[in-house]
Amino acid sequence: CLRFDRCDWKSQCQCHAGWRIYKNNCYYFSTDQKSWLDANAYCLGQRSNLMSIQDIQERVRKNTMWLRTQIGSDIYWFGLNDRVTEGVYQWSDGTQFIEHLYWMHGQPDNWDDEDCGQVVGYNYGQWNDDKCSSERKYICKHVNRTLTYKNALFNSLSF
Ligand SMILES: [Ca+2]
Ligand SMILES: [Ca+2]
Repeated sequence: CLRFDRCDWKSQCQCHAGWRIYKNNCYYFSTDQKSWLDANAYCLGQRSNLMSIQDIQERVRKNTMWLRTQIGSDIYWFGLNDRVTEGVYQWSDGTQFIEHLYWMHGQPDNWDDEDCGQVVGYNYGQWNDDKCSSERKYICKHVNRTLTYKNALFNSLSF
């Protein structure tokens, strides 16, 4: 039985079947397509959130970066959105959004009121804003906070 909570700092964190492990996190790359809100609800139901990008390997511009190697040429919803205030982007998991230059050229353009973010595999994994009702594949990310904390503690004690 692979469970999110069977993690400790000695062993690699394990993820549910069908989820991909990377560092302290478990990622689900859907094969089905949902609207952004339905995808968000699905991720929440799996003790996760639509993926936020916090780590250099989650950035997708270079083809050697981890996420880039996972998404192929497909489009996936991730957690970035400006649903609350037009033009003010937030991550759905509540982590801080620091503006990065990973938008596709000319994006975000809010064309016909686009408030939900996606990574575009065929365009170097760069970001676009799209209509939230569009049905897309999606990426959920489960962060193992216990493991992250223990690693931080372990690192602080070993010098
Ligand atoms: Ca918008
Ligand atoms: Ca757009």
